[in-house]
Amino acid sequence: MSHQYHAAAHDFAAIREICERHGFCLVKGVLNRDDLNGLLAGMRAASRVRQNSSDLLGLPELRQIYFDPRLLAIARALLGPQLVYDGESNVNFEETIGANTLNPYSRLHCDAKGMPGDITRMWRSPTDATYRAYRFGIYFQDYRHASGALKVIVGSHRGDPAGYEEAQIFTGGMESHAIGRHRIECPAVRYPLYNLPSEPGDVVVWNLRTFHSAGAKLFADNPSVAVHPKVEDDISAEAPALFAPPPGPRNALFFDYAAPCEEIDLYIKWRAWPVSSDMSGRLAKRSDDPATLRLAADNGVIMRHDGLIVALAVTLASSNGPNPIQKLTAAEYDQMTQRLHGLLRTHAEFSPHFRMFDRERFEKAANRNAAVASAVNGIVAALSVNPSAA
Ligand SMILES: O=C(O)CCC(=O)C(=O)O
Repeated sequence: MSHQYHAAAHDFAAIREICERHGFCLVKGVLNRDDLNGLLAGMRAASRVRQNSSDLLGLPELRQIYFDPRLLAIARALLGPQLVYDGESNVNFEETIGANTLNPYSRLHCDAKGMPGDITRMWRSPTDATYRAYRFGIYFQDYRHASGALKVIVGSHRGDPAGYEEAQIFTGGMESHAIGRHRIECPAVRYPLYNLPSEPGDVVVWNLRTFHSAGAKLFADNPSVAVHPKVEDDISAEAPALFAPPPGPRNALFFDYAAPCEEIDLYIKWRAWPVSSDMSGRLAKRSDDPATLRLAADNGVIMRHDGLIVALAVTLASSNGPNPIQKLTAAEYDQMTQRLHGLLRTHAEFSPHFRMFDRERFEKAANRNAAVASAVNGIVAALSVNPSAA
């Protein structure tokens, strides 16, 4: 594989080397046509019965892909033998070009947040070590010559994250690119940008500290030129025909693999805490489905359910108050208590920061209901003092 950012599916050393050095890797030819057809059928079936953006691991039609030995082997090559599912996954599916395809999240951003003193701060290593989580993207369209790919800032998994933000990334000078018969002049950036030319079967892997954006616009006459999304927008406003259109609906699957460590504990808690997000939506995500838990155990993957735990706790706590998140019958209350109890019993954190609840009090409680009540009180109290709680 000659390209500096690409590696063959079985070349774990190269995948690891490229990810460590650049913060991402385009892994070629991991999945075959049958795999892709099966996944697409699963996405279609799942989208008929549930809304988009469900937790992948709660979807019986699709969750198997997370435990696919080919993907687990790549994840273990990057992160070591013990993997954690941090609760982050996404299913993007639409039958024809619609909102997903036309309005992708095209802002450059990085997902790695959570510092010991401030759960909302972008993560930064004191030793410039590599963040121990990767997002895997399976894209079902061919983005070698068409718009819609993932864009990354090469090497942005290291160093001061602020340097990659919009306020600092532009040099103040200009850069020039040959696009067919045209030459475009645009604001220059300090770090190289790269649009990943993925084709069906490839797996796009990027570090959670790597700055990236969705829906890269490719120049029809020179697809290898990557410019900042702001520059894409400016060009698009004046000369949209310079860009190749998307090849079809932007259907894709995203899911994270992480290692059990401090920064991942903080990331999981940062994702779980914000109480303003859709609690009922979280309750509907079934990552604690017994079949999923079995798959995780069989494949040696630790599951974290912090988002769901918070949702269950605040739903129970609010159920008798003036603004219940959900009105619960006595039977539903009991069922939810039981569900939360099961999750809390196996819940294990990887750092002492922003502890969810007092484990000792939970263990020593007289019975199940008292144990859950003590944990619910702890979680609600922690939320009210947590800086990210909205
Ligand atoms: O939608 C994409 O292509 C990239 C996904 C993304 O930006 C994210 O998962 O943070």
